[in-house]
Amino acid sequence: MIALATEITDQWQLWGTVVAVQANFYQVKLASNSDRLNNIDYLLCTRRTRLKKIGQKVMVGDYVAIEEPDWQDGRGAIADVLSRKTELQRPPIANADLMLLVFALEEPKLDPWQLSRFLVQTEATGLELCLCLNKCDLICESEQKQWQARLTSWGYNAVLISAIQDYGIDNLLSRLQNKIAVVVGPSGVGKSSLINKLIPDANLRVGRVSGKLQRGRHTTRHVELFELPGGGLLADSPGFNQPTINYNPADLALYFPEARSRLANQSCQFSDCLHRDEPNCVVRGDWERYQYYLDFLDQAIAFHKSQQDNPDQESSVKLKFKRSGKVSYEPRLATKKYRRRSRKKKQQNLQELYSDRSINELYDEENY
Ligand SMILES: Nc1nc2c(ncn2[C@@H]2O[C@H](COP(=O)(O)OP(=O)(O)O)[C@@H](O)[C@H]2O)c(=O)[nH]1
Ligand SMILES: [Mg+2]
Ligand SMILES: [Zn+2]
Repeated sequence: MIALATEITDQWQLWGTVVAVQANFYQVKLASNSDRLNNIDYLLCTRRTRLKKIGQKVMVGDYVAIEEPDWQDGRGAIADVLSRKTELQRPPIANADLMLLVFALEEPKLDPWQLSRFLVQTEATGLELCLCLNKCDLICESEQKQWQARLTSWGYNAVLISAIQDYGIDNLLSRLQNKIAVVVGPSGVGKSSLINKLIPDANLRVGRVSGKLQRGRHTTRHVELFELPGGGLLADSPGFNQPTINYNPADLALYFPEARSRLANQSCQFSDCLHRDEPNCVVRGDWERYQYYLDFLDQAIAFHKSQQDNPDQESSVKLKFKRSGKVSYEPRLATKKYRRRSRKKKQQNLQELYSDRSINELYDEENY
């Protein structure tokens, strides 16, 4: 799965993948080729002070060396972190191979504009992308075929599934084998239901789609990797409804397969062409999502301009993009630290509070 530099493997005998982070503890799933005692699969580890001193952080998905294992208590200490193949910030995960983007065909109704927002955001990670359309039990076969054909014209080969009716799950499992996959998508589309189906012991909370907004509540909070039955790891991520457009306007075309394929065969007259009204542009054309490209481009340009005008602005306000293409600013909520704690929170014991805090540090929830 992960190629190891031999000098590293020689130095340390015990390796594993961090599957969960809680406060200062790291749950590590031991690699199958490690020297293990008593068939122990997991060790709860701390991070060596030496790593803290050099500022080496440990993320979910990191491949780590463990020393001084205490097999009796299931404890150990992380002594080294293998350099990361990939690193995602939101959700914070190291070494992910694949983004599993989940949308529902119905409830909530599949919205091409919102789907495109997520597709672009997912494309921007540079990871392999698997688009999965859930709740196919709610629409008829001819509608399913229509969606599939439409997405093919966008450049995507969508996997249609029903988490509830167990349709298409095996097909999906085979695509995830031996990979670290990250589940993303808006709330209410069935991400938790799907993970529960793929990994029966995951037991994630399944939220009811809330009435007015037809959008499930924000029920999934912290990152954890779950083992897939056939090998591989899967991460759930908190539902997010509005991905931020914070990429370079010049890169946007590369996040649309339709534009990418045009640029693979020909080039525009100007190397810095933004594919709007420049002469001899090969991207501009009558492809379905070209208007979305133009809308997102305006937003990306507005975002960059707002950052140049006021570099500190990002920390105090959040840009909100409306479908009309208009941009508005709204104040960010105060950071967790300054929000009033609910009574329930106060009653939590210290251990829970600490673990909660570490999760909030990992997540900047306002960015979802
Ligand atoms: N009809 C139908 N409903 C589903 C399916 N998968 C999930 N749901 C329902 O959709 C709602 C939201 O599911 P949940 O897994 O919490 O979505 P999440 O917010 O994306 O994690 C729940 O009421 C589920 O029972 C499906 O395949 N078909
Ligand atoms: Mg969920
Ligand atoms: Zn162009």
